Amino acid sequence: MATLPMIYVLNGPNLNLLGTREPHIYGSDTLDDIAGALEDRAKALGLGIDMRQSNHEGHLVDWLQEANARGAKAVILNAGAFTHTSVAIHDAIKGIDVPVIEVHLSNPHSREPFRHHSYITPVARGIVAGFGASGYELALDAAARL
Ligand code: CA2
Repeated sequence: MATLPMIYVLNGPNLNLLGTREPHIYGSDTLDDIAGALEDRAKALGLGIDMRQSNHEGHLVDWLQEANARGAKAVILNAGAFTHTSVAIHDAIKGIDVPVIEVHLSNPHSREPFRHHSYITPVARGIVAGFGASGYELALDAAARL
């Protein structure tokens, strides 16, 4: 049986806490809820999903390189606060061929000034921000069309 094109869905620091605090900003879905919805949508689109979360910058760098080495079709990346700090993740994205779609639950541009700059945006294929958990599904639909 042919293997499905893979989409890596990578989540950064504190996103393991999703659904437990600050629902007015991030919504009430947990990361597991989002993974479930993505699995359903991926099945309909004929894609496979590999969803991961880490609080450690280097894990995200390793997983971006792994997605490339394994020939993933795309990476959906919510780098959390590393979005605003990480030259390492910027460089990792620059160093791979797999298109990266940047996702944020909230709209960082409507929040504190320190969230207005992203190290991911200049090297991302596109961005989805401000649509809560459904942003991940929008990103998956975009990935399917690449
Ligand atoms: O809006 C997003 O998805 C963010 O990437 C979320 C990051 C934030 O630093 C970015 O500026 C925007 C923070 C994720 C923290 O998630 C929590 C969820 C529940 C409780 C505490 C933190």
